[in-house]
Amino acid sequence: NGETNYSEAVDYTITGIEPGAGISVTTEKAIEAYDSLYGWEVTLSSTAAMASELDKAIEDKEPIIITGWNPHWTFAKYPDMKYLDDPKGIYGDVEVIKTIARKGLKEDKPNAYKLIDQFKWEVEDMESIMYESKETGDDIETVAKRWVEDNQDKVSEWTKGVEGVDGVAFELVSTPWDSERSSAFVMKTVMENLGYDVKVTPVQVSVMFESVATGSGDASLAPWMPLTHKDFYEEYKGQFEDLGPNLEGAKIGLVVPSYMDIDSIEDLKP
Ligand code: PBE
Repeated sequence: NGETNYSEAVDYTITGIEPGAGISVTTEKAIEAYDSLYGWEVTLSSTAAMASELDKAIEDKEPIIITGWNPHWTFAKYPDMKYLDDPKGIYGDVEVIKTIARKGLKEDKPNAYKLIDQFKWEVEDMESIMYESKETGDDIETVAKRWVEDNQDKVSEWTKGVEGVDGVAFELVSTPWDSERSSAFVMKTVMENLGYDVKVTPVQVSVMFESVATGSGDASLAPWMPLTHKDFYEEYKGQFEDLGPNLEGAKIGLVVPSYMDIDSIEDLKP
């Protein structure tokens, strides 16, 4: 890293996403924790803006530091991306995505409860939907429907012992990212096939927890733990039911194109 001062080249700026995201909160913490990030900023606008900055940088082989995560289509489109080492562990290690339900859901809608409790899939499943949507231009909902048709073996595991209903309403609270749009629309399709009337509500992370905690929404498949949504989770702890992971092997961190000759957050300069 002697030749290029990447820190100066990126103007001591991390290209971030929405201000309400867990990874944005965590990045503010990282900036405080690392001497190497002293005086740095994270620009918080949107995932779309971050993606277009990344496209531009990669096209010109310019340095860029983004807040990145898996599952995400970025890593399918640009396999040459790497996480910077995080020796202080601010971004945690492996994350899981959890299912949470409002209190009383089990009694009120036992079959829906059983279904979301049995819902579990892999990073590759989720990523295949996100990437297919990017490649074909079909929206996530359309691709999720196709995925459900093509993956009946997995779906039948989730619906084991679940009885169909006649037009029961169900509100699935979610977040705006493609990863959570994928799980929400897969679940919506499966539930509609069982006779539910499903509404997916994408909101920011804090509102997602709040709706399930207050019971205005039925459930969410979108919490990232143990770290990404920790602050939000703790705030409402005890006011919702935690049904455990629906996906394991997620990750967040600072990500750079591998043509950048640096490995760790500590290789940056204040
Ligand atoms: N994410 C994707 C979200 C959760 C899902 C990592 C950008 C976040 O809150 O940071």
